[in-house]
Amino acid sequence: MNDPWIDTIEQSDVEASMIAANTIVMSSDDDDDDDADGRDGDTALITKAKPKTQRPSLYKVLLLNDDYTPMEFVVHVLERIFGMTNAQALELMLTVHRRGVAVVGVFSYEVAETKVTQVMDYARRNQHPLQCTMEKE
Ligand code: TYC
Repeated sequence: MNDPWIDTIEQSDVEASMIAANTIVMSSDDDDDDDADGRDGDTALITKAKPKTQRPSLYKVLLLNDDYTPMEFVVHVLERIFGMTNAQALELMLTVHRRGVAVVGVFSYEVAETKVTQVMDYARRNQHPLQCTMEKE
């Protein structure tokens, strides 16, 4: 009964609305059928489910270094598929080149999957071994 996701409307509110609707309401302690918890048997409780909003999971798209893919090709991929400026693309390409891997961006599952597929298809079509993967944040 203490679930914070449940909104509770107590007896007084229910009785108020019943009175407004011309309904006879018995008040607490006006009969002898109290429950084990001591509350009057006529106690009304209305529960209403609160709509839960779920944040979509996010996924990191990772670019991996290799010894063969030309630097200019990687820069071009980052501009074309990830909408980076030339300066942004150059900086990220050099980060991957030096550190082995870098996060290109964080996206919903569907967008991340599409980006990975686009990079892998484009690299393969140009016969470069460039690798791109995704992982849950
Ligand atoms: N290491 C590559 C080279 O020296 C360049 C490169 C950078 C490759 C980033 C892949 O994700 C990569 N030609």
